[in-house]
Amino acid sequence: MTFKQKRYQTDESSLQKQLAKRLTTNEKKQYFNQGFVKGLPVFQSQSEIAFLQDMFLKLSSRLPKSIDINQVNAWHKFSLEFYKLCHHPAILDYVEDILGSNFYHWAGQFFVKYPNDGSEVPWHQDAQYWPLYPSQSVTVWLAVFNTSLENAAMQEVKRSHLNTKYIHRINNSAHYVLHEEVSSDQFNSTNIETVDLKAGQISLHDSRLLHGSGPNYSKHTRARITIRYCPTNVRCDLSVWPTFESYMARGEDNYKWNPIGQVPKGESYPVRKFQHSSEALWD
Ligand SMILES: O=C(O)CCC(=O)C(=O)O
Repeated sequence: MTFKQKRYQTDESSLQKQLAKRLTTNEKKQYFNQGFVKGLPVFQSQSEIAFLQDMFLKLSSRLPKSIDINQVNAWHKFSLEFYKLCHHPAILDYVEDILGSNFYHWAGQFFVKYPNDGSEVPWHQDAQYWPLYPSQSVTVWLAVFNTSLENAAMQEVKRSHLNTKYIHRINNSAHYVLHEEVSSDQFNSTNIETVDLKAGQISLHDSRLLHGSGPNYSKHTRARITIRYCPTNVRCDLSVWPTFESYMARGEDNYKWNPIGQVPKGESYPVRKFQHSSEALWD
């Protein structure tokens, strides 16, 4: 057994103790009233956090230099290790508290800001970008490193998920990671909250919540893993997203609206934003 495998075994046993942690009544209330909840522990020990950070370094270094990590999606279709993270019981327990017992996983991506790389995520609602009906996705934002305003943590506008009327305009600025933007005169800036997280913690947010993040002027890389889930009643319009695939996370799919993706057979990497799992090549 290698050192890393041994270390992972320790991680698994200490994680079992945490599986009992689910959302409290107040955390659930906050999610539904404000659109998000933050600071939820998933990976806590030094070895668990080192495992997560090693995974980020390993997967990101697998990408050819010509590929921008923020512009490739669907790591869960191309890396078994990443897929297993998306189905980690501690994460699924939290998501189940929001979505109920039948839900699928459908996205997995890194959002990285290296020191002074200038990249920004404009204010937006995820639901604006996605042909998923109804808009009921939950996003898990897992911090790979400690994240605060200093290294460009994500910011969210409390209660904005209750207003579906924000106008998004195209902004093709090169330093923008996404290109549909909500102007800041459409919401009250006193409702902005910073999603500061310690490495290994997660936040959950509603797909209708306004959020974004500024540039990282600090010396510390800001990296997070985004994982997205939907209850089984949510259907994707495949004429808009033909590569959309679902992976059951908990319970039963009584609707069977969406195609089912193939679980990765090993370790590879995505090369574009939208890819089908059948595009993966395994040795
Ligand atoms: O990480 C960020 O700054 C933004 C992420 C985001 O837009 C998302 O998870 O939907």
